[in-house]
Amino acid sequence: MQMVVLLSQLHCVRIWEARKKLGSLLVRAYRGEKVERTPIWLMRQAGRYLPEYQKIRAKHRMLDVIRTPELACEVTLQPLKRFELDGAIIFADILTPLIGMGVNLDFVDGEGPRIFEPLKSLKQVQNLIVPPAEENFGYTLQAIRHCVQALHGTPLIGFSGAPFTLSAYLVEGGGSKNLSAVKSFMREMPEAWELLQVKLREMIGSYLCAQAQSGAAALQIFDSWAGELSPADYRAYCLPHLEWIVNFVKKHTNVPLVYFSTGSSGLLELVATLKVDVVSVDWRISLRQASDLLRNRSVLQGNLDPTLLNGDPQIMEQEARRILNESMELPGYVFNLGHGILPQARIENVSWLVRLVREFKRG
Ligand code: 1CP
Repeated sequence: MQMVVLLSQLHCVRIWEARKKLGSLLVRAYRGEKVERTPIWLMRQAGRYLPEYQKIRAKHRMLDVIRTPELACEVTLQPLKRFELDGAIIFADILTPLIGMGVNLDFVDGEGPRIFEPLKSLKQVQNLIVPPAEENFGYTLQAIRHCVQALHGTPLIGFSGAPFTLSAYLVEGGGSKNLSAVKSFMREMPEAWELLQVKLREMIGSYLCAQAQSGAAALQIFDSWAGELSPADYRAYCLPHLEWIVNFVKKHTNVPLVYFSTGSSGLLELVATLKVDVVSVDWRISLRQASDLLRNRSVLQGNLDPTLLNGDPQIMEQEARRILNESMELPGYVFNLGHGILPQARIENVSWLVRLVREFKRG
């Protein structure tokens, strides 16, 4: 009897070890390995379209949710309780690590992030500090450790903003239509720009590595506003710092790295020079074209227009199937939206999308 129990325990350990070696479906797809079905997760999958998220937000400020590991973890898990997603993304914001650098910011309901003293001078940049990881964003690292335990093997994605996108918020003071202030800062104050980029890339590098060390299975760099730049500006002012971050993260961790931007079709040939594993694209370009511009080197992610989740489910389904069929020609693909879910997204559309992607037969 004891022998039988021992043998079955050994068998379980073997299966568990084999699974560990194999890695999760999402991580294997991110590494460009052949997978049995297309994995799916959705940008901003925890957010205002979910009533359970709104319930928490009615009681707690955005920053308090992020800075209380139990709450951040609860919100991270909310979408996974409803939908069979292949990954969770830690609940935080690209802007929170700026607080530890000495930036005074808050999230204003119905408006978005606001920076109270936007950067205008070299002196302000000189005053920014880069504290050690645990000191700056220990609450997010703690939330990651909690979540990894609660997820029982479903991968958790860590993330950071990219230097240009964070600079855009720091100089503009919040969201902006044409990014005129940050572009002038970048072109006309070379010393301040360079110092700002160096401080941001050091913070971002240590933030991403600390997230991986705390258990994040993949990392995504959000460069939401890069598409506002000309290729020449992107090459001169952004690419060297992105390269620095990618090299730093690759040197210190072995988790897959995803680069996300929007409206960046004109930049993809430059993005191709970054040694990231995955490039996340929006809906303004086809997967085929994006892959050509990236010289078929990266796994792709994204492409579905998020507004499709707000409307007729049949139209959403047609477009999702079209994307899935097109993705069969690519070196690798992870289903996602081209940008974050909107607060108007219909929950039944999200459920249906996740099911149809999971059931789609590859080849
Ligand atoms: O509850 C609320 O009212 C706040 C809405 C909200 C949420 C849910 C904000 C304010 N941030 C977040 C969380 C968040 N932000 C996550 C984790 C949740 C998840 O993905 O499930 C992530 C990854 C982000 C990243 C983020 N924040 C980006 C990059 C992605 C993107 O959408 O382009 C950006 C640009 C931000 C800034 C930001 N924070 C919040 C808002 C409304 C915005 C965008 C404002 C603008 O358009 O400028």
